[in-house]
Amino acid sequence: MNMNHYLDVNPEVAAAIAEGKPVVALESTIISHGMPYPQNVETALNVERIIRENGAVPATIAIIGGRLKAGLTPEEIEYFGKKGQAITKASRRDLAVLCARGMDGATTVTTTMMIAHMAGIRIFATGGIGGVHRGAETTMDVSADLEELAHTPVMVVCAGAKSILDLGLTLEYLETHGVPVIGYGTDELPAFYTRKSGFNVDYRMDTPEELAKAFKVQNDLSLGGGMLVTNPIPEAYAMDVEVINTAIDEAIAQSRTLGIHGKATTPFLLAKVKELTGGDSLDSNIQLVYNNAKIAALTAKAYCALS
Ligand code: PSU
Ligand code: MN
Repeated sequence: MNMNHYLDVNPEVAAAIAEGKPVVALESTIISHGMPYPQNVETALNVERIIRENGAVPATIAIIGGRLKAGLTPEEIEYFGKKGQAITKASRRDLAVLCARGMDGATTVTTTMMIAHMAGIRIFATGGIGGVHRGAETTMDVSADLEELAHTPVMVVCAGAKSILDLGLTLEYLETHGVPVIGYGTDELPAFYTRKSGFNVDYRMDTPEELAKAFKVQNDLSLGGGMLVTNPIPEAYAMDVEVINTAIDEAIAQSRTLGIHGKATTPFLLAKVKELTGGDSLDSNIQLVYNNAKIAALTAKAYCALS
């Protein structure tokens, strides 16, 4: 029995892959854990529409009843949005047990990359990735997302990482593991809600064609790992640095007081930051995901034109 025994690729996605047409993967943790209902469902459906408008087929990825799904129906997206936090956040270590037990799982960047790769999808759009947490020198809290980027050949288009993380250490980790960090139209690593972080990316690229070519060469060379494309939030939706950093510091202080750890840390910090910044951060979050979906679709198209 091989891994495909556990995988369901939706017919439209399967046809696109078979015909060498562009496909963009999307994660489901952002739906179940990243945003409140019903904005989460509305956003997920809009992201799929934006990908289609830019010439690619969307494949939202999740685990349903123990099946690895590449491509969800609107009804399945609604189900994930409505169930929200009640769906298990599924990272690499959760995959086998969830499948064995026939459970549902919301896929993180890690498991979305894994399932995309199994299905033959090369490009993935999301909001933010996990990374090295502040204080990791004692907690050892490093997201499995970084390890997956080190090994799985999927391009992840995101808006950088939130400064709930130690961005400097996150870049060090990616450098050690050979993951190229690209700035889309920028030399500076964006920090999700803000366009700047004070850290430089490895390379700046300005067109989807340039991104596609670099990733094609990386795959041709069989280097094995992923590529991280960081696309800054549109200027009009960028948040005030002071406001966001104050909220992040407060969220981290509260998580330490409450002894939050393990897989609960990231969802706790994200929820706290949202609570402290009100609706503004949700609106920014939605807009940056749309922006990433568009670049990912155009890059998937450019990638297919090369192959
Ligand atoms: N960071 C964000 N937004 C998110 C996540 C992280 O700014 O939605 C989610 C993603 O699904 C990511 C996961 O893959 O959290 C990382 O969790 P952890 O730090 O527990 O590995
Ligand atoms: Mn962690």
